[in-house]
Amino acid sequence: KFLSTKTVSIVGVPFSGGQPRGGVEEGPLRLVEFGLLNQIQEMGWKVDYEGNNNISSLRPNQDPDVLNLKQPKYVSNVTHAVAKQIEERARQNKFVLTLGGDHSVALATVTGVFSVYPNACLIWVDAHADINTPATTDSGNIHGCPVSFLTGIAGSHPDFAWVKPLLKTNRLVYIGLRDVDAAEKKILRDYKIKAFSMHHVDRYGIGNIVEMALDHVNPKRDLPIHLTFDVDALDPSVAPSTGTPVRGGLTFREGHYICEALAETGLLVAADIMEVNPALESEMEVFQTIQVGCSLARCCLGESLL
Ligand code: 6HN
Ligand code: MN
Ligand code: MN
Ligand code: MN
Repeated sequence: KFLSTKTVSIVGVPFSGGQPRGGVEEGPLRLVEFGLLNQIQEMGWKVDYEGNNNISSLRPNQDPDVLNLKQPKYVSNVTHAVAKQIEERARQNKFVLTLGGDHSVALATVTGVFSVYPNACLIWVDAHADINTPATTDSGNIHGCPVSFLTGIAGSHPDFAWVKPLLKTNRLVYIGLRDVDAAEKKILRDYKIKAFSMHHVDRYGIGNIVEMALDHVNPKRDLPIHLTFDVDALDPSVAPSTGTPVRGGLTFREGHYICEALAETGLLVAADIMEVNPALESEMEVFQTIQVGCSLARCCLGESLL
């Protein structure tokens, strides 16, 4: 056990600069307005919340593309600042629950968490691999690139020199992939990164997939675990309000099962709920997506354990 008390530091990161669609910066506030803090308190956790509401002050006046990446300075400034905040909270021996924001914010969560727990493993639940490099990205959207920086695969980029390769490729595993760019597939193969696509979820069932994922990154079940959950891993019928939805995703139960099973290990020290975009789709679909985001977060904190 890595955490001595049931104390959770919830970090809202109202940031959309890693991709072009507005609205994802409203994700954290909407999750909180839905009652997430009270819900978690009622589960017996001591909760503190930081909303980072002045993050847009970190936007530089000039932010031209650098080596294909869009808004590199803005993304770098925000994620660098939030990385320090998350590191500090993790060092206080708190569970860190980060609410995004687009997935470029994983630059902050993984850096913060792995600075405190260098031997942690990372479970990346997503339709996408988010492992493009500045050289391979077609979109230039940095939310498609964080893993290449965190692993050092990206090579050097002037705006992201502060990102250290804290994540070893053998401590990373993906679940839910189904829209991976050709250059990303090559990276996964070349670096032998373990990835369970939706095809594998269909074949083995989610129960086996989580066991196999943990067998790979945490064979003795003795290392801290960080979960980063992009809600687009879920099927768009389950989580419609997200910027890059892809058909054929995880069911409601499969998504929750992952969170529950990781909570059950007692090794989970941090979780990210990312890419909830309340500006997309109908009011009903936004409600549904917020509700799912909250229940995934609660499951990470052990709600379904009896
Ligand atoms: N996400 N592979 C595409 C790109 O633009 O690089 C999609 C990335 C999606 C990122 O959902 O966090
Ligand atoms: Mn993602
Ligand atoms: Mn995604
Ligand atoms: Mn694609």
